[in-house]
Amino acid sequence: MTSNLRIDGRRLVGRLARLGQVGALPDRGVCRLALTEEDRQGRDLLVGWMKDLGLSVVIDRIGNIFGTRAGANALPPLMIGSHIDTVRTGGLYDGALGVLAGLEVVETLNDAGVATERPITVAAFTNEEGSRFQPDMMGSLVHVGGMDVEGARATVGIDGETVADCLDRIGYTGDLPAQPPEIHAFLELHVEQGPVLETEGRTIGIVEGVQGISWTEYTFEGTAAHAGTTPMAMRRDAGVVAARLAVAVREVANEMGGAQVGTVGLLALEPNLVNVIPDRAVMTVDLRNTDEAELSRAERIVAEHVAAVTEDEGVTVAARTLARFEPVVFDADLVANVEAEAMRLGFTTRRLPSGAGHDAQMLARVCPAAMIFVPSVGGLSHNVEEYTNDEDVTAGAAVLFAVSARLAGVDPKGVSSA
Ligand code: HGY
Ligand code: MN
Ligand code: MN
Repeated sequence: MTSNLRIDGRRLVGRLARLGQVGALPDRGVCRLALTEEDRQGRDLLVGWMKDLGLSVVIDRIGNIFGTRAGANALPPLMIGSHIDTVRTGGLYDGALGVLAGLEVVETLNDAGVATERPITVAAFTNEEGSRFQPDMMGSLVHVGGMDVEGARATVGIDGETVADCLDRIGYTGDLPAQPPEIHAFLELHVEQGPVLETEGRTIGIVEGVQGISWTEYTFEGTAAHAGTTPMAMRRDAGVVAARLAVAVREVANEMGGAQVGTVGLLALEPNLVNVIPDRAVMTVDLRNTDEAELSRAERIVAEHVAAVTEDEGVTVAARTLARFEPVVFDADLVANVEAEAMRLGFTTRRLPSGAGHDAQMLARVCPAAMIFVPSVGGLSHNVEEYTNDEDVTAGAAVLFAVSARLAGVDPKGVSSA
C-alpha cells in the first residue's frame, strides 16, 4: 500500500535550508551550539513545524523534544530522530537531516490520509554534539536512563554555564519527567560525515554500529616565568607538555593503525602571552575505535605518555573523563530491513560502522535501532563546507520512509481513496 506513497525531496531540502538560516554563519555554515539562543530559535522553528503537522508535542526535563502522530492503536511508537544542535563550524545536514526527514515521513502520510497501526514520534535530542557540555549524546543518554537527569542538568559547560540554567533561560526545561521510554524501534537518517560512500560511489550506508568513544580532559599545572630570563633546565612549562601530548596522540593512532583515531580538539594555555612560560594548559583527547580492547589499549598508551611527559617537565596533571561509550552494534534484523528496503528502491548500498557518535547508539539500549547514511561530499563534516546533494538527501529519506511505513504498520484501511 505504500508503493504509491513517496516523500517530497524538495520540501525536505527546503526545510533543511530554512533551519540552516537559524545560526547561519557570515559566509556559509551554521553555529547552533546546544542551549544557546540560536538553539532556542531552531527548537522554536521545529516545534512550530511539528504543530503545523498536527503532532502532539512534549518536552522532557532535559529539553528533548518529541512530536507524536497518533496511530490507529495505542502501541509503543516508532521513533525517528536525531538532533538540531551543531558544532561551532557546523553544516546544514549533521543532525538536522534526521529530524526533518522524520517530519517529511509524517507529512507524506498526512498528505495521503494514511493511518498507521502504531504512533510515530519524531524526536530532537538535546546536546547531541557535546561540544559545549559533555558528554555528547546527553539528551538521548538521559532519555534511555543512562545518565541521571539532575546530574545532566548540573553539568557545567566549557563556558562555565550549567545545562539547567541554559535550558531554563531558553524555555526548554519541559514538564515531562525524563523516563525510560517504551519504543517499538528507532531510526536515524544521518550524513556519513566521512569519505567512504562517496569514494565507493554508493548512495545508502547501511550502518551496522557505532565505534567506541573516549573523551578525556587534561589540566597541566606548571610555573609561570619569564620567557627570556628562565634557564631551560629551570622551566615547568605546561604548554610544552600539552604540545608533546598532542603529538603523542597522533603518533599512537598512526602506530596502532586499523580503526584507531585520535584528536586533540581543544587546547588552551594560560596566561597565553608571548613572553610568559605557560603555567596552565587545558586540553582534550578524543580517542575512538570500533574495537573496545583496542580503544582501551590506546587509552593506556596515552596515559603512559602523560605520566612520562609530566614527570619529565615537573608539572602536575589532573585528568577528567568527559565521555566514555563502548562500541555499539545495531539490531541485525532492523539493519537487514534497512538494507532490503534500500535495495528494493534500487539504491546502491554499503555496510559500514559509524565513526561518529549518534543518538541511535543510546536508543539501542532500549529498543531495536538502526541508521541510514547518505554520502558527505569530500567526506567533510563539522566543517562549514558540509554538503550532501539533494538527490542523496531524497534517497535517504525515501529509504527512511519505506522502513518507517513498514515498522509503523501502515493500516490498509487508512489509505485514502483519493
Ligand atoms: O562527536 C561525535 O561523534 C558527535 O558529533 N557527537
Ligand atoms: Mn550528528
Ligand atoms: Mn556532529
